[in-house]
Amino acid sequence: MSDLSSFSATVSATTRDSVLVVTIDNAPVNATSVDVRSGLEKALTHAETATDVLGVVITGAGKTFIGGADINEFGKPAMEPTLPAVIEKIENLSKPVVAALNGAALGGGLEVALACHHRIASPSAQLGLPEVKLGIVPGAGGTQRLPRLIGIAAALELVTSGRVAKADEALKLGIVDEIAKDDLVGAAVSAVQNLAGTPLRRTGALSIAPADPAEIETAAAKILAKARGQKAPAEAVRLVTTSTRPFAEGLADERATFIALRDSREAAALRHVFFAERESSKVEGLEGIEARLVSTIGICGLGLMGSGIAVAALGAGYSVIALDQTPEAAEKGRERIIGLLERNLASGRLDQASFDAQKARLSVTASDADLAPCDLVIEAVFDDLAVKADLFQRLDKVIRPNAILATNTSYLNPDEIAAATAHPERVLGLHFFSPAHVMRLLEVVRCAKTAPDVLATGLAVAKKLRKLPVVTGVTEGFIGNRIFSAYRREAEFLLEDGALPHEIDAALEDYGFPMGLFAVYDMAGLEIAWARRKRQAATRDPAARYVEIADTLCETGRLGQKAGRGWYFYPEGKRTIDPEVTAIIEAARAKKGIAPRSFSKDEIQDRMLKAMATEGEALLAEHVATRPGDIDLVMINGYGFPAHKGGPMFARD
Ligand code: T1G
Repeated sequence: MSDLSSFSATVSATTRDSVLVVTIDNAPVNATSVDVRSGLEKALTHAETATDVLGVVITGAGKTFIGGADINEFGKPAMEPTLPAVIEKIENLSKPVVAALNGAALGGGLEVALACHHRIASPSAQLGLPEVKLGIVPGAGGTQRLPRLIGIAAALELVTSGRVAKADEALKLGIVDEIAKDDLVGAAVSAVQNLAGTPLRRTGALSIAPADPAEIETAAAKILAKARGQKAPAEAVRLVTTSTRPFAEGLADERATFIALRDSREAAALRHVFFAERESSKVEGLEGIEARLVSTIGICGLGLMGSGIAVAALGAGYSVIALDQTPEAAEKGRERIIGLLERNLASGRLDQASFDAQKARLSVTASDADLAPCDLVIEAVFDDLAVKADLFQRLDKVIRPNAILATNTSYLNPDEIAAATAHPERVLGLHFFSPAHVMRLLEVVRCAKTAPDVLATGLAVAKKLRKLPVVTGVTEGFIGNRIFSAYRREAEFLLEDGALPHEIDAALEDYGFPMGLFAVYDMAGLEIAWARRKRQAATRDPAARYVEIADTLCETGRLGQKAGRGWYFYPEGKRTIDPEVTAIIEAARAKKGIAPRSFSKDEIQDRMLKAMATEGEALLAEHVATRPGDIDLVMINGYGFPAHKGGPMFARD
């Protein structure tokens, strides 16, 4: 091995058996920043002319090959050399260039690899073109080279889903040529030596295997339907399905499309979400605070939430001791948990070995004493203060002094629950969203007395559960339900002012919500909100506007879809506008002397967004929410706010 030569701050090379081994080292993910691009260009130029170099290996330092173009550079003037220029140089080099995929090769990273003449992956490598998740399309040849390697149908699915393919799937598809279990670079060096002097397979010059037009048509239609109006997937479909045209023409169209989308509001929104997701677990004052070790989690209350949390914990590798009030209830809880695991097994999400291992890590009991070994206990019992306080007082006597107690309450005050225990500093909230084993969002509630390392532990457990943690302070409904209540109130004001449920729902669906508010309300059932309104009636501000329509619906038995009628009625289960509800709404307007007027979709959307943003501002002012991006993440991941609109706070700006 000759000594190291560096072509830029982030690109260096050694020569190994006359092969130039180029390593990209640009923490944290080897993104193709301008320094990486210029380093690569210099290395390739050197290799082209150096008589003692047979060819080039490109690999990454650390656990990532190349994590993509540098998203931080978006929105700034493009700096030479552009990624497509470097990629073209790779493909057209007179000597072989082999990609040694040591880890994630994503976006521009995979596009670099696709232009190489041969690709070898480590078993842990992950390959993908996730650009559509950022509201853009691959901008450096992905939509044109991938079909040339794996055909249009397979390329269409990968480019428009943005998903990751593991190494073995990539081998099967033909994206990589080999998998090297050890000495990846050594295998790549040998590949260069074997290719030296032979005609090189230049991806851009490959012809595309003919595709079945009907199959492509059907796939494209499904993708467009799922895109719900987003531009990027539609453009990705267009670019991949037209990749049979001359290569240079396709590249030019792809680049122009990428640039137009990159500068769009939709892409800015998705970039905001991308960075917000990485920001949300960073809490001021926790730097350097060690999380406590958690390996056994206790779960109290094995209903829908408790069993979902148990499945999430088992899936993350924790041992679970699940408690319910009686042996029969505990046994029913076990059946519910095992049933969910069996569903995961049947769907292929779990293999048999994982299923058996998870099942073996579950024990159920009706005796508090059995929770003694737990490092963390999460309660998901009936949402009543006395019940929760009593449970925590009992657990105080059972679990170790440094074990943590977490409440999953949605609406109670966790400070009051903590106050019932001897050690409130070890109490926090972990507010899961149902179904808890599916929904990524987890509101981590920082109670008044929560110790910093307890909060750090909550965040560490959230990460291990593969949840998206958002820290919230204590307030009724925390971030999500407080904003949900605000925009539900605004929607009911709109009803009084002249709009109808289906018009409001249509406006929200048009904006990008998968389902309108009143349809969701009917699905969840109206009685929980009704009970809360009755509980609050005594302390409600008499001067504040109060809409009685929902109460009237409940009083007349319209409790939602399960009752066959709520805001809509459901003949044969089909959601239908209910003229009787319209009459109830009209009577409510008349009772307040409101002269109704019609509202456009835009007006409805503006009022609903404003209500969300105003409540978000209040949450920031009260320091319940730390940053606007956190609020956006909660509404996107817990309440169906369309990610390509960025969330209520981003949309407000
Ligand atoms: N650009 C800039 N910063 C990035 C980045 C990127 N592409 N990817 C990650 N980071 C930062 C991230 O913000 C965080 O910063 C740190 O790296 C660790 O990230 C031309 C135009 C690679 C699988 O969409 O999927 O290529 O918080 O916590 O869990 O066609 O990062 O530490 O300050 O996620 O180990 C396409 C995005 C770009 C992949 C690693 N590529 N990244 O996961 O770390 S567009 C992507 C990821 C493109 C071309 C187009 C993941 C990862 P901080 P992390 P991780």
